[in-house]
Amino acid sequence: MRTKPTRPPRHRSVRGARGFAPLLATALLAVALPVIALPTAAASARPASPAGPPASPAPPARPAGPDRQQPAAGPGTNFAVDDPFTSDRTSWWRQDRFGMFIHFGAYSNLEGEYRRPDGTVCRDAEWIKRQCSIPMSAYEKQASTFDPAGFDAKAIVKAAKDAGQRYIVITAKHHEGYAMWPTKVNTWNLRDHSAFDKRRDILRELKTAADRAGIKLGFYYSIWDWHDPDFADPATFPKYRERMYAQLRELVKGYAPALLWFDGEWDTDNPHNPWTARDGEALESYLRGLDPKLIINNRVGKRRVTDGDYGTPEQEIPAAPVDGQLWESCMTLNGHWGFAAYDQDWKSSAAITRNLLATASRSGNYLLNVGPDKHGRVPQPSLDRLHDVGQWLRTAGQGRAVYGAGYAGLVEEPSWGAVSRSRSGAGDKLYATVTDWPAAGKPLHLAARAPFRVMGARMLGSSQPVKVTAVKGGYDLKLSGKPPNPTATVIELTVRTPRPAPRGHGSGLRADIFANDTLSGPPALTRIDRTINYAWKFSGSPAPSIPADHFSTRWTGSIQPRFSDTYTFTTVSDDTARVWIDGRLLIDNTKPHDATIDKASIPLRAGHKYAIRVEHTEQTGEATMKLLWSTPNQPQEIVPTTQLYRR
Ligand code: FHN
Repeated sequence: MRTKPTRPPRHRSVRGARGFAPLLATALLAVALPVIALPTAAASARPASPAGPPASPAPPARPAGPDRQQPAAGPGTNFAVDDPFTSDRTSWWRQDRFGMFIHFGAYSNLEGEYRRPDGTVCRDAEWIKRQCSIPMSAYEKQASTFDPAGFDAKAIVKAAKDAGQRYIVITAKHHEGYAMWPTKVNTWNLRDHSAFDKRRDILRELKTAADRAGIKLGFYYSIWDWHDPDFADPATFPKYRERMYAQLRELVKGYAPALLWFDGEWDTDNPHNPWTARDGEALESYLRGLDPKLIINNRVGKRRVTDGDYGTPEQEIPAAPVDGQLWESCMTLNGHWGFAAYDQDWKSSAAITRNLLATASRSGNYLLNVGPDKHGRVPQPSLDRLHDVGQWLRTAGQGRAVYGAGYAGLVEEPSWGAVSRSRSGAGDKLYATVTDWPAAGKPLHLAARAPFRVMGARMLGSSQPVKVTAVKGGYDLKLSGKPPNPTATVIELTVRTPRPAPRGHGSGLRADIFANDTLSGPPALTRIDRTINYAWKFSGSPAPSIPADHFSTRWTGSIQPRFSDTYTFTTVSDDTARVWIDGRLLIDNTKPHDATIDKASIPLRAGHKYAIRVEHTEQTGEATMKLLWSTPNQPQEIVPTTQLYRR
C-alpha cells in the first residue's frame, strides 16, 4: 500500500474566521491548546559531529545568543539559540515575508509523464519514480539524458525580484536522492549522472545571481532518500546519515545558504524512513555549529513546534497567527511542485496575491513554488502570475502591507479582507486590504481588540476619500467609488496606541533547579535565568550537574508589563508546565506531555510589577520550557529579560 503522505488539499485561498477575546477582556481566559507531536520512532543511534558520526552526541551549536559559555552537548545544553520572534538572526526572514520555492531535479526530465515499456502512461511530478513504480535502472537511465542547458539563474532571480519574492529556496536534493550540485559524496548527481555541461554548477550560478540581486538563497534537502542503498535499513542508516552530513557540510560550507529547508522527515515506508526526533536534535545542533546564522525549518526534526526555527504548513494558510513558532506556508502555482506538462490548472494571480496578504496579516511567510521544465525553464504561466503579484506589490506602495508587516493584533480580522500592521520609520500603520468591496454607502467595520486612535487614513493608489468614524467597539471606514484595485485595495491607517511604560531594568528570574521531577527538597542549583527559553531536547538539561532526565525548575520573581492590556501568556512545554501571575494559576498542565502549547490571558497594568511563578518538570525523553507573551499591541515574543525581576 502506498504510504505517500496524502498531498495536502489544494487551497485557492484559505480564510479562517477568528475568535478574539472581547475588547479589554476582564475575564480570565485559560485555554489549553495541546499540540499533538508526531509519534517519534524508537530512539535511533548516534548523532554525528562536524567531522561525521561520532561515538558520542554531536557538540551543540554555539548559541548565537548571549549564552556563549554553554557547555558541550549533553547535560547543560540548551538548544534554543535565541528567540526567533525577535532575534537579529531571523530578522531578514521575518521582514521579507515572500519567497520563491523551486522544485527542480532529475524528475523534471520526465516533465510529469512516464511511458512504461507496455506503452501505458503514468503521470506525476517529483514523485513520479515512486508513484509510477519506475525501476531504478530505468530511472537512472532517463536521468543520464537530463540536460537543463536552459537553466538561467539570472533570469530566475530576475523573475523572483519581479514577483517581489525576496528569498529563494531550491531543491538541492529531493526524495529521489539526486544531488543538483557536484557533490563528492556520490555520483548520483547533476554533474556525474546527466548529459549536462560538466563545467556548470546550477547552485553556484543561482547563489552568484541571488547574491548580486540581494536575494537570500536557501536549499531544500530531503532526508528521505529513495536512491541511497543504506537509507532504509536501520542497521545501515548511520552510513546514509554520514553521507547526508557530508553533503550538508558541502552545501553550507560551499554555498553559504541563508536557510535550510528540510523535508522527508515523516514516518513512512517504501523505503522505510528511520528518521527520529533524536536524529533531528543532532542534525540541528550540527548545522548550527557549522553556521550559527542559519535559519532552519521544523522538518529538520519531526515537524513540531520545538523543531527548527519555523513551522511549515503546506498548501494551506493557518486561520490565525501560529502560537509558539514562526511559520511559512508553502504552495504550488498549479497542482504540482515539480514540472508537470499536463497540469495547466493554475491559480489566479488574484488568489495568489490574496493568499500572500492573508499570510502576512497572520505574521506568516509565503513560499510560492515554480517547477522548471527539463530544459531548466520556468513555465510562462508561472512567470505571468508571479509578474502580476509583483505588479500589485509595486503599485502605490501596496507592498507595505506585506514587507515588514505582520499580525495587526489591534483589530479582529475582518470578513472583507485582511489587516496587517507595520511599525517602521514611517510610523505605526494598519494596512486594511479590501478584497470584498462594500456596497455603496455600507461602511467597513474594524472591531478593535485594544485601544488605539486613527490619526489619518488614505487609499493607496487613489485620491478617493476614506472617512473613518469611531463607533462602539472600533471604527467604521466609509469608502466611495469603485475599488482602484479589484484584486485588493489598501487603506493605510496611521494609528496611535497608548505609550508603553519605559523599558524595565530587570535581569531575569530566580531559578531553583532540582535534580528530581517533583520540585522537592533543596534545589541542586539556584541561579538567575535571563529568560525562560529552553529547548533541552533529549540530551540537554538546565546545567552540566543536572542529568538529562528527571529534573524540574521553579522560576520566581516579578514581571513588569509595558502595556495596560490583556496579556496572553503562552508556554511551549514538555513534560509539564504551570504558571502563576499575581498569585493566580493561569496555566496548569501537569499531565506529562510531548511538545505542547498552553495559553491563558489576564489583564495587566503597564509598569506594575506582578509576582510570577513558573514551574516545569521533566520526566524522561525530550524536555522543553518556553514562556512567551503577547497583547493585541505586542506581537508574541519570549518574555524579555528587562521585564523580569528576581524578586
Ligand atoms: O513530498 C514532498 C513534496 O514532493 C514537496 O517537496 C512538498 C513541498 O513542501 N513537501 C513534501 C510533501 O509534504
